[in-house]
Amino acid sequence: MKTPVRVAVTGAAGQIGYSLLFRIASGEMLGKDQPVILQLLELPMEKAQAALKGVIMELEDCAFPLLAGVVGTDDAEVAFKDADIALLVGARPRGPGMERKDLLLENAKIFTAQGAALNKVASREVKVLVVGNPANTNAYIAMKSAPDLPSKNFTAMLRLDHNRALSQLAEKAGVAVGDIEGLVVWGNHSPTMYPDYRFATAGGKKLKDLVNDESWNRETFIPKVGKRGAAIIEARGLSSAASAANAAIDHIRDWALGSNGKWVTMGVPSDGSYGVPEGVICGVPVTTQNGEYTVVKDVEIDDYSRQMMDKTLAELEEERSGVAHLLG
Ligand code: NAX
Repeated sequence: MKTPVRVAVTGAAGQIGYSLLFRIASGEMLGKDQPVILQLLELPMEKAQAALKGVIMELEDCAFPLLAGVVGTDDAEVAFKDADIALLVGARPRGPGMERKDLLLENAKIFTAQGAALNKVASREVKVLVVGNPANTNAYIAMKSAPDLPSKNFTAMLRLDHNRALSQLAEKAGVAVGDIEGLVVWGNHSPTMYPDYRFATAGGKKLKDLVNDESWNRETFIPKVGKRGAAIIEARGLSSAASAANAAIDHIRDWALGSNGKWVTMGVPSDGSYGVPEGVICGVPVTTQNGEYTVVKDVEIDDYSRQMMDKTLAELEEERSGVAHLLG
């Protein structure tokens, strides 16, 4: 039997948590032979802790053979103790009348504290995925608040955007989702993101040729992927949860177990390539192997792509400067 992997999940009693925990415990994230210990963080409020207790009772009732333990807590240092993987899902939602700037600052407080706790108690190899919005900037704040951990350990989730783009493309081009390679979503997890299939293929054929419709790309595909989250809220009355949990599982599974040469999109701290300011957490194409990701280099950036990337980068920089004073 393998040594259990410690997986911390914040916001564990929320809607994404409810779609996520059971799949992690059943082995869908790390493999059907990999035991896990879930270390679950929720707010200290009575209602949140009671909901967490209920979720833990349901986890017990599943009798998952791979679930080697569950901890529920309101203390980040307990949740992150020796964590090998940390899924930071819990975040402050936008309240009525709340400005984007206020949302950023409220979340900055959460992710500064959680970054510091990870710095103090998590495994030095911890793989951190930030899901809670604004995901890229929250990941940046957590990374900056954890100076003793390697920056490369901090990532933000753009995989839902990547998966949304895959599925729109598969439908348009009449190909199977699983056959598409070479897709990326650049930038921020926000409507400014830039889904880019210029180099994508399916079954050896170029998607650009299969689609052969640049106005569909610019006027339908890009805005549709960017605004998909809002469309789900309008249809369901609630934000994406099962698909977000699925994307988190895809992100960590590929990071931990490898993408077999396939490009996947991850928000990772920039090394300065593609004109992305160093340190900014930006969606880029990566391949993964042996528990590490490698940014795909030398993707050609044409004029239109530059324009699209500059727009999303400007937003990321604006978010970063909005929280800079908190990070010293
Ligand atoms: P919910 O409001 O259902 O759940 C969030 C949970 O987090 C709540 O139970 C709350 O008590 C808890 N929480 C809040 N602050 C916490 C803290 N400081 N420590 C521990 N727990 C805390 O939201 P849910 O639908 O689960 O969404 C969670 C986050 O994911 C939101 O920020 C949402 O905007 C974000 N999303 C990000 C996506 C992405 O692609 N990056 C897509 C889906 C989703 O919109």
